[in-house]
Amino acid sequence: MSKYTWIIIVVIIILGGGYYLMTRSNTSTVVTAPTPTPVVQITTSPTATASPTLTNKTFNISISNFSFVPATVTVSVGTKVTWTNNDSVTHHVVSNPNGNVFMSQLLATGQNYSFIFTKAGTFNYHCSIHPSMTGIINVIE
Ligand SMILES: [Cu+2]
Repeated sequence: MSKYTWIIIVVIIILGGGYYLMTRSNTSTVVTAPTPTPVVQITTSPTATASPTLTNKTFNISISNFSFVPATVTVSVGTKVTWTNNDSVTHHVVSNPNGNVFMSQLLATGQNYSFIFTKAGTFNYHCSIHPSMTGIINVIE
């Protein structure tokens, strides 16, 4: 027999076996393979994720001499607040009580952290390394 005849026989056996397994019992649990999810190629550019209106509203807070300067600020909803560590020691910006609203990475000298406030409210924060360092962000509509 030719190679192709053998291939056809093998295919028939596989198909027949599969058909048998699928139809031998209507009451058994048939485990079907999950429908493959189409692969979506993400081609959006990084700038597409940020709303242009948000980047127009920024506020800078300096961390210097173990203080947030200014310590209390009032900004409007959508403002991006950036803390920059101008001290020679590491600081850590953490919303009260446990950073559930925002939390920076550990900020070494010269490093900064930004957070965009999308909801109105009063947000108290502190430095987890130096608990005496506190600040307040008032976000208004
Ligand atoms: Cu600190």
